[in-house]
Amino acid sequence: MSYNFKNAIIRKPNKSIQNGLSSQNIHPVYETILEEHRNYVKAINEAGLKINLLESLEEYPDSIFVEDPVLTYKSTIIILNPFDSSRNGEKNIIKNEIEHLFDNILFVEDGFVEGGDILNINNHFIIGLSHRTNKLGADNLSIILQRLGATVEICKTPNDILHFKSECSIIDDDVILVSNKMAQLDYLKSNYNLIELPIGEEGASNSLRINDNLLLPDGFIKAEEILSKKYNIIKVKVDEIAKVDAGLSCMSLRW
Ligand code: CIR
Repeated sequence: MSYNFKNAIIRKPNKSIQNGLSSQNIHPVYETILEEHRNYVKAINEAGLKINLLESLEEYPDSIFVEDPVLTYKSTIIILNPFDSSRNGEKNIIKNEIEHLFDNILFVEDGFVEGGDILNINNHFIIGLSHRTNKLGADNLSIILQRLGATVEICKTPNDILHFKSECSIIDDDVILVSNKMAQLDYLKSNYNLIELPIGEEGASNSLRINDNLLLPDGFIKAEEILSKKYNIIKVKVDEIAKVDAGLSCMSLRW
């Protein structure tokens, strides 16, 4: 199942996160990021995962977002190809740090594709074309995944959303939590049960189902009300991290 995990890879925060890519051009405060990150690690631990903690990388401002340069699938890792030049070099470093944990390593060499644009549902993957993920990258990843026995659908991430998963998450076998904008996507509408969050609570749509728990960004009252009926909620504050357009899923790799 796409949310049953035993292990996680997380990277310690770097001071240079203050210069991370931000669509709102905001510089987050390092100390607050540290605090939010500590709580994130605690939550992942509480959800039952064994954490492999990587050292921080000062030369890469956005390097705590380990989900973007790598995709895990079964016992394979696929090294992706981040679009932004300030992030592209992360892939070579993380490859050396984590390859010993997996049986098999493959690479997307041509075209750009970032993990934030890839939603995994059991043996199926949705890849969202975005400002960070282009057709060539998505096609090449698709070929690799199909060789590994998976099925793939290439969709489009709505224009003003950074990554496909910025506003959706898999929370059950065929249930996807979505923002209002993502709920309009035909492919999602016709193939999945969607739980649509109200306008104003988009931030909660990047949640993280791990085993029997649902990590939910703190501060979204309606989302909590809807989801706590069915899920064991662990709330995690990510207000500072959100200033660099990031959320819960992008700060770990799970397998
Ligand atoms: C970036 O723009 O690349 C980072 N500031 C945020 C990356 C967030 N990644 C994700 O949602 N998968």
